Amino acid sequence: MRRELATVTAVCPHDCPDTCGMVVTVEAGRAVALRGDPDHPFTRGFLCQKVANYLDRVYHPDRVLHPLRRVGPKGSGRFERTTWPDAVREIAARFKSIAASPDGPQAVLPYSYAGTMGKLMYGSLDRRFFHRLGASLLDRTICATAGAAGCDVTLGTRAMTDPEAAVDCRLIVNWGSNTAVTNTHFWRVEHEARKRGAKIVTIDPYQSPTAKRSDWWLPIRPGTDAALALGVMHVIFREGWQDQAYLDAHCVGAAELRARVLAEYPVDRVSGITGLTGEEIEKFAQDYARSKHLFGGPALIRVNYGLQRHGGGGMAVRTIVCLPALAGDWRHPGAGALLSTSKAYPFDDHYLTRPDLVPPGTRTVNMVQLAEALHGEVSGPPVRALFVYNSNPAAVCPDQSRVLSGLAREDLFTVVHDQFRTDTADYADIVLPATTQLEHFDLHGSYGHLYVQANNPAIAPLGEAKPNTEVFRLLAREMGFEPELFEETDEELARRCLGSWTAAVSAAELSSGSGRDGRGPGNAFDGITLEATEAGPVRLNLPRNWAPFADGRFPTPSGKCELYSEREARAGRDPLPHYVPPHEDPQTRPDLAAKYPLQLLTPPAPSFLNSTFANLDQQRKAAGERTLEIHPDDAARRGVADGEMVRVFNGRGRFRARAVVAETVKPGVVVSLGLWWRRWTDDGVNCNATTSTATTDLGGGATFFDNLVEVEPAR
Ligand SMILES: Nc1nc2c(c(=O)[nH]1)N[C@H]1C(S)=C(S)[C@@H](COP(=O)(O)OP(=O)(O)OC[C@H]3O[C@@H](n4cnc5c(=O)[nH]c(N)nc54)[C@H](O)[C@@H]3O)O[C@H]1N2
Ligand SMILES: Nc1nc2c(c(=O)[nH]1)N[C@H]1C(S)=C(S)[C@@H](COP(=O)(O)OP(=O)(O)OC[C@H]3O[C@@H](n4cnc5c(=O)[nH]c(N)nc54)[C@H](O)[C@@H]3O)O[C@H]1N2
Ligand SMILES: [Mo]
Repeated sequence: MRRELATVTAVCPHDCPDTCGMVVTVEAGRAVALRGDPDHPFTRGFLCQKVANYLDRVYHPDRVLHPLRRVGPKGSGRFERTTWPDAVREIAARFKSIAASPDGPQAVLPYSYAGTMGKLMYGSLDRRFFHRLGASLLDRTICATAGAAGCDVTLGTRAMTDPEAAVDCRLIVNWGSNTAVTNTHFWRVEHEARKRGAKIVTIDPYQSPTAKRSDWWLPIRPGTDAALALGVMHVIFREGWQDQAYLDAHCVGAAELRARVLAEYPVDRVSGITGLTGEEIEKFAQDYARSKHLFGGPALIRVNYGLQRHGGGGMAVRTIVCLPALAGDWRHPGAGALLSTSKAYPFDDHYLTRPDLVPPGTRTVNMVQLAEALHGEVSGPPVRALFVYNSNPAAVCPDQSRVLSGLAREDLFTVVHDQFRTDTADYADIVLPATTQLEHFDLHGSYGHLYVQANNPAIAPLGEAKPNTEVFRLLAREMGFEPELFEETDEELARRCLGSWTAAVSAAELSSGSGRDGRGPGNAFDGITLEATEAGPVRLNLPRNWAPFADGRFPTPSGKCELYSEREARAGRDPLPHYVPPHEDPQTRPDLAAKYPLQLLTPPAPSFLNSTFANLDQQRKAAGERTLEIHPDDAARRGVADGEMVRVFNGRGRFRARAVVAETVKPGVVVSLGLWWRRWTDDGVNCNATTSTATTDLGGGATFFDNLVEVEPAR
């Protein structure tokens, strides 16, 4: 028999900066092999262990393959099969009746995040649908808004540079970044730089895999990064190591900042806040500011998300991204600071999502506060219907016990569109089957490199699974919404969002400094056709040696790097960077620390992608079991032995984990890797049972790692 083999180029859809190119081999309509694209300059043929097994996900026996309707009590996870027409009719009927009731359409809340990063599936017809309906708006703050807002104050956009050019840096600082795990293809770049002589430093309270494999680990106390950055500035100005020419030409407020840090952030004070020694702070400041002299090249700070998840997370990022201006590193390609390259892509999000359809005065619900929203504790009408897609809030949201009790409300109508029966789907009234990346078309930018690429479908949808866009087309038809808003094909949507940038950002957004509007180079898509992106990765139309701020031109109101922010002053806040302690800080909250003295960090286990993949046996096997890493002194004080089960708790909740007594953390800090599905735990919760819905100082972001707990043996 002849074997019909075809290869299809695809893109990994997951929420990860690497956005890998994939090559799928298809035989008789079935995907039989999948590998990293060897021709993708960033992927280089290599996939992470999770996505290397993506076919196991696609063809997993637990896939939801047809619509389901609840039969058991709420939360029981008991369903019967239904049809698409019946499911769509029921959802539309509920939405219509809620919209017509005194509560109005705002009693409907969409809930989505980044289950897929594809432009169409992440946010396009879904947004148009909920905007047209007049549903509550969702502020998607669970991951990145604190840092976005922080960057926006200083730079007017995200801290970015060309990641591939970082091979020419000679000092690379992983600051709150577990790069070896969360950004593995950039870790390769760091290693290439190291072969050429670079030193790798990691600043993290936890001896992460990245910290273990770095030249130097700086075990900072959680939530104190702004203080360290200000201490570094103190040393730089004290020694006169600053690039005065760059400051004079391209920055505002260098003199004010200098006066502030010299007076208020001497090294001994910073040492007391951060838990680092004075020698460590002096040495780090010297390595950083003098890297060109000491190591022969500029420095790059890979500033990531770990350090943002604290009460002062916005200020921490705002402050850290001031450093490259002092060091003069923006002058060099690949140097400076890198948070996210997402704003290098001038996608026409306005066209895709149509914010102009939102009725004036519509309320916004912060997604971090789903617990409050489901318990009627936010202003406006009660949430009576919840539509979840691209997210698994039962596992990923803070204050899990209250999220679950909210989802368990019998009067709440919940729809979940997903590939699997997640913990959230257990609480649904209707579950809709979603396609995986191999079954639909999409278009991808990246937040960790500079290529744009279309994802070509490799196989037909399994069972009755449908892509997100198609679900909202069906719902819009049933609701009687304007066909011209919803009947565009996915290909037309992709073509338009690659098209010339309409720059249709509202004036309010531009002046709010909210960080959601950073302006990418308007011509970066020039000459790039959809057809070219379907054939493979296409580099943005940027100069070869792209260094976005080499000659200033920051998209801030002043056009300069704003070390001093007039906008912040006008908003009634401190115009200069400063240290904002965590909400739950042992130093400033001794009352709370007396009961719960340990700072708990809960990043995802390396074999999970937040809660995605945690339902696959081989991934859970790789993750092992739930552990709690605790310093020997803290363990001894509590009579906790290595390998013993412990209870981790605070006023919000508790979970069980196995103690690993180790010096991977300093005294006062504990780490438990997440994000398990509750159905695979012995206590029906995960680490988010203890986390808080308090938000960050800037951007309204999540504060997962700003979390005081106590630990006791579980015997
Ligand atoms: N394998 C894998 N890769 C992923 C993900 C995943 O779940 N699994 N998630 C993806 C997503 S959505 C994101 S947002 C990114 C996140 O990428 P990262 O930001 O790298 O991820 P985290 O592991 O959350 O945090 C990084 C480190 O910050 C440390 N940290 C915590 N608090 C502080 C602090 O106050 N100061 C400092 N300096 N460090 C602190 C943590 O101990 C952790 O080691 O990764 C993406 N990549
Ligand atoms: N304690 C603690 N909590 C955290 C974090 C932490 O580090 N610690 N990390 C936080 C971070 S950084 C983030 S980004 C959030 C992530 O929160 P979420 O975005 O909710 O992430 P996932 O857990 O990956 O869930 C994504 C879901 O989308 C589904 N999905 C994938 N593709 C599609 C599709 O095409 N259509 C539809 N309809 N569904 C699809 C997947 O099957 C999966 O169930 O979690 C946050 N929560
Ligand atoms: Mo994230």
